[in-house]
Amino acid sequence: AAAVLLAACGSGQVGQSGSNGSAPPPNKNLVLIPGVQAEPFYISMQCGAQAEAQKLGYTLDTSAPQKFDAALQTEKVNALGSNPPAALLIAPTDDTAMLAPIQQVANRGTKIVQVDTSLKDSSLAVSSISSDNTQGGQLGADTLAQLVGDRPGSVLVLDTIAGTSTTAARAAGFTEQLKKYPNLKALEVQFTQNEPEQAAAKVTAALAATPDLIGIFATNLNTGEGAATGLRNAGKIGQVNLIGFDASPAEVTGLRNGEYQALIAQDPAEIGKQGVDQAVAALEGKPVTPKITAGLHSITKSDLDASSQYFYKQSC
Ligand code: T6T
Repeated sequence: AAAVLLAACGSGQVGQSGSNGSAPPPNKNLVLIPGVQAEPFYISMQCGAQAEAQKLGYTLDTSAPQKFDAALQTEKVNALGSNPPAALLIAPTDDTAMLAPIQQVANRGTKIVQVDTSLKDSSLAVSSISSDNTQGGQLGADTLAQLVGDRPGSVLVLDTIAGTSTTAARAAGFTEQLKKYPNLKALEVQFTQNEPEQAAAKVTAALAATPDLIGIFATNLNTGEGAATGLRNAGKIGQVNLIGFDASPAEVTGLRNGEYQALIAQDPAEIGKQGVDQAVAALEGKPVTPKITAGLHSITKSDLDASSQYFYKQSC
C-alpha cells in the first residue's frame, strides 16, 4: 500500500494538490522536439540544452521525428498528450503547418520556446533563439566572392524544403548579397527535400546544363553533403567552389580534403542552452528575452585547425 501511495504522490500534476493537501512539486520537465533525429546539428543543440537543464535542476527529454517532416513532427507534438511538459523547446519543421499542433500544447499551459527554425506567426512562443540566417547567407556570398575573385560564373543555391524558415532566409540572404558581385550570377534556387540524394542529383543536372558553374551554396548540412557527392561523381571537386552551411563531422572532413571551400558554422549548443534558460525564466516568472541571436562563423581550410570549437557533435 505504501508503494501505491508513493506512486500516486509522484504522479501529481501541475495545479493539483498532493494527497496530503500540500502543494504538488512544481513541474520541472522540459521536452525538446528537434527537426530530425540523429543529426549532428540537433544532437549538439540537445547536448547544450541537456547540460543547462541539469544545471538549473530541470529534466529534459528529447523526442525527435525520424525524418524532417511536419507530419512526423506533429505526431511527436501530439504524443505529449494530456500530461504536457512545463516547457517545450521546438524547432518547427514547417513555418505554417506546425502552428496548430504547437498551439494545442500552448493551450494546456506549456511554455513554448522556438529553437533554430520558427513559425511565421511566432507570437505563441515566449522566446525564439536562432542564428541570423539571412546574415549567414550573406556571409556565404561574401566568402564565395572572395574565393573566386574576378572570375565570372553561375552559382547554384540548394535549399531544403519550402516552409523551412532558416534555410529560406539563408537562400534569400545569399541571393541578395550576390547581387553585389556582378561577375557572379545566381541560378534559380533548387529545393532538395532535405535529402542528400536529391541535392546530389540537382548538382549533376546543374553541371550538365551550366558549363560556367563556378560555385554552389548549400543551405544546410544535408544539401552540402549531397552537393559534395554530386561534385565527386562528376570529377569536379575543387573546380566548383562549394560553400556549405553547418559543421557536421562529414562536412569538416570534406573541408579538410578539399570538397568544400568554406563552411558557415552555427552554434547549436548555444541555441539549446539559451532555449533552456528562456524556458526556465518564463516558468520562474523572471524576465524573458523574446528573440535571441546565436553566433555564426565562416571557416575555410586555412583556419580549420583553429576552429574546432565550432564543430558539431555526434554525441554529448
Ligand atoms: O542547418 C540546420 C538547421 O539550422 C536547419 O534549420 C535545418 O538543417 C540543419 O538541421 C542541418 O541539417
